[in-house]
Amino acid sequence: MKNYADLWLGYSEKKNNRDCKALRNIRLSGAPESDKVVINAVNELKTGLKTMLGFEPEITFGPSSAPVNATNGKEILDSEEYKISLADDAVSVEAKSGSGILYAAFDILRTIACEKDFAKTYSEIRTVRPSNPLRMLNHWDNMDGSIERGYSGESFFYENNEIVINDRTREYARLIASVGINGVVINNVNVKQAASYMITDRYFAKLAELGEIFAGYGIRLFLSLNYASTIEIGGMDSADPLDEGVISWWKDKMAEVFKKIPALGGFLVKADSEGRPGPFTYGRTQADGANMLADIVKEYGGIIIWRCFVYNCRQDWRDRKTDRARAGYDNFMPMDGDYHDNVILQIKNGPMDFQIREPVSPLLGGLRKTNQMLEVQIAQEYTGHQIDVCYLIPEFKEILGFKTYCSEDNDTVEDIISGRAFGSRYSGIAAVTNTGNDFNWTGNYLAGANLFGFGRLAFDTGLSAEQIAEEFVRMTISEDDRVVSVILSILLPSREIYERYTSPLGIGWMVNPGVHYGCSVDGYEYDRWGTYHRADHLGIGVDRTDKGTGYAFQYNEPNASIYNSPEKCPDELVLFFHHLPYTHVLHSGKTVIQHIYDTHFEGYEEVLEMAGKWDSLKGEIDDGIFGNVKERFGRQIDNAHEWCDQVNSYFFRKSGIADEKGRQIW
Ligand code: GCV
Repeated sequence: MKNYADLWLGYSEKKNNRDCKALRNIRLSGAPESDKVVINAVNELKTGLKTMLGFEPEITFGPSSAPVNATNGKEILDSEEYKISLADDAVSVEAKSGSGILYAAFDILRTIACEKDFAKTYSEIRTVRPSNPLRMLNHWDNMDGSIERGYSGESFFYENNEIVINDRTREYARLIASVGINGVVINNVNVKQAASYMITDRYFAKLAELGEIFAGYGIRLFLSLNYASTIEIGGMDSADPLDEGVISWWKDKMAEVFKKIPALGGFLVKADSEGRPGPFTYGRTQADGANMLADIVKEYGGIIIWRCFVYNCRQDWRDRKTDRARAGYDNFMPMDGDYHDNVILQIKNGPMDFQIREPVSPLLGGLRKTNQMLEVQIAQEYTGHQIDVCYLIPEFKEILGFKTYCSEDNDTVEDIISGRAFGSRYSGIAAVTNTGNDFNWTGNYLAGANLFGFGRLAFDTGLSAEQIAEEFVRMTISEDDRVVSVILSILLPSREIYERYTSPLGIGWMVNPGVHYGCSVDGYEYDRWGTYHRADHLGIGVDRTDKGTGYAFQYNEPNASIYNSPEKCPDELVLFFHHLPYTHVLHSGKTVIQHIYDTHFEGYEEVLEMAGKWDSLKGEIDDGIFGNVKERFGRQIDNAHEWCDQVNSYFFRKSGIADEKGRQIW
């Protein structure tokens, strides 16, 4: 049986490329043989080729360039670029750092693992430069070993308030480096008391060790920080960012932290949100808070990644003017240009919270003078808990390609986060990760496609969702063409299928309170009045136009006018922006109510079909993988059924309008 914990690094014997002479001699230049990242790259090449092709390559070293101390995104990209060229009897890799060499090694190994013709693939010199300088994973792991929104076991970083370092730690570093991740935040952004002590003597030694392991794979270690550490662990009574005592405490603390954890890249901060402390308490802005910390960590090369998920979770959803969607923009836009150059604002992809369909956050394309990172979530909090199959890369592709109209050209989200649009000092993309200590890392084996896919896409935004899925399947499950096409036909439409049986037309939520899995139309916990969707007997949807909350005008033109008009607004977002009668006719030609009925029935049927397709793979793929996904499909079918029943009957009872196809709605 395959060790499916190896995911895409579970190399096995390959048929093709065995006669490729060039692969027997690999020449690496650009970083010294003694560089620890190069040592890891060499090991990967040797063991990977030995397992897949039956021989160990001869590895030689060419000249190395001066070590790079990258202090901005462009330098990071320069140092991570690599070039692979092929002669008759040798493969040559040129880079400017160990990371470049490591990425080239994984490029070569991936080509062989996917059984591609090596000579053909590299017949022209291949020069690869990552699309984004920062490509990060954010863990929401707690010190007690639990994971907030974790669906694949417990944390492999923490157990009983201690940091764990073992073989799995190294395997993890290897796994994520192989898809191009270069930064990891290991603890939850909700930094509660125990985790505040991460920046104390008790944890320094372990963190230093962890930082070194990561560094060996070109990954920088980051920590989430409790903004009020001066109070939590400093014994002070203030966290005011302009208070001299507070500033001086942080100066001493950061000097200690960076000395004790030399590989530390910086901090991620969630402030003034969902009970977390922040500068608002002292009448200060988010910029005041972020800049104070950034100025202090600057001399250590540190960066402060400050989240824009700032909103009032106690808002009264009955109030028609208060709109949570507006909060990010309202809180952060006025200070565009004030954030210091080692601050990065990390922006969730939508203005709400990782719903299956949201418009792109208007901060992306609004902010022009601020470093920005996009935050997505591969932990399937609202997208099926790694029980339901939901391949998220098509969604991420849509987000990256969204035209913000922030400038004449280079105006997509991809342009902004790559640093191209505004020449930002730092920028990139982060995902709330979906891993845990489950044997296969991600619970549902197919959820591994989101981990793999996020890394691959962050590194090369030019890849298509299909290319990525195909690589995943070939590297982890099977190279058989039929198997590949069956699994692709499951993965590729799975996000839209999930959307069809859950929340319609961009309205969002409708989840069981707290857990966020399963249907409860009025259930979202922060809206105890069950009114956020504004559904009554006549219609549904939130008026975010100029006559409503005005949110549509946080976008640049023409997006603002498009979203402001029910005629122009794309169907999939129409209830996010408009309150409409159930009888309103969509672009699809269906009424809103008929769309709700049809998509829910269809979505459920499609889940049955996906499960049937998976069943057809029995005996053709590894039994462990087959059983793991089959068991989850059983639960996904129940979930889809429940959503279909609840949503359809809720809106049938509310509207009193029958299904025009006469299907039974309870
Ligand atoms: C880490 C949502 C989630 C929370 C999460 C928060 C955030 O509200 O439900 O679990 O907290 O987002 O992104 O900070």
